[in-house]
Amino acid sequence: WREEIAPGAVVLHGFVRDHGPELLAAVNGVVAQVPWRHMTTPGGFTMSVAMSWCGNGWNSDSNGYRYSQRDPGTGKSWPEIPAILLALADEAALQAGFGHYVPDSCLMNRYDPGSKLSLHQDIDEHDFTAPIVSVSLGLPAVFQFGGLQRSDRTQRIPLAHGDVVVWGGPSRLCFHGIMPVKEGYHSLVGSHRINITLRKAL
Ligand code: MD3
Ligand code: FE
Repeated sequence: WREEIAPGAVVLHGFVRDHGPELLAAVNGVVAQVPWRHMTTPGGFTMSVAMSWCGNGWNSDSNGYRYSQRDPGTGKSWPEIPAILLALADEAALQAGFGHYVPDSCLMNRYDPGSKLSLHQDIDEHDFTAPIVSVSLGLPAVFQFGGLQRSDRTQRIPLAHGDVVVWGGPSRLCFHGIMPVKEGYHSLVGSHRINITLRKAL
C-alpha cells in the first residue's frame, strides 16, 4: 500500500517484493565491476556501510563528497544503471505522484548487522527538484526521518524487504539516517540489508 509519511515522502510498501531475485542479480552484476567498499567520511571515519554504485559514481575523500561519471583511478566510466532499476524508479516515481523519472546515478548500500548510517542530509546532487527513489532488500531496518535542522525531532519508520520510498518535494532535504541493523537472516539476501538509491546527481 501507499503511505505518505511527510509531505513529499511516499512509502510504497512491498512495491518490489516479488522482484527480489532480479534486483539482487542486478546488484551483483554491478558489484562484480565495482566491489563493495567502505568509504572514508570527510571527517576521517570509515563508514560501517559498504557501498557500490553505477551511473554517476560517488567519491568521498578529504575534499568532501562529489559525483563523477568516471572512476578517477582507471579513467573508465562506471557501469550503466541496469534496465530493471531504471524501470522500477520510473514506475515508483509515477506511482508516488512525481511523474516520469530518469535517474543518472545509483548508489547501493550494504548493511551488515550493526551497520548504521548517521543522521545526514543529501545535498551533493545538483537538482533538488528531482525526487530520490530508494529500495530496501533483505534484513529490515528502522529509518530515522527528521526535518530541515539536525536538531528537529525524528520519526522512526520501519522499512522491510521490498519497500520502496520516494523522497521529493519538501522532504528532499530533510535529515535522515538508518539505525544499527539487527542481527538476522533473510532467505534471499542472507545476513544483510541492501538499499538501492536512484538519483539525479549531475
Ligand atoms: C530522505 N541511504 O545513501 S535511503 C543515502 O537506507 C541514504 O541506505 C539510506 O540515506 C539507506 O544517502 C536511506 C532513503 C533516503 C535517501 C535519500 C534521502 C532517504 C532520503 C534524501 C532526503 C530525504
Ligand atoms: Fe541519505
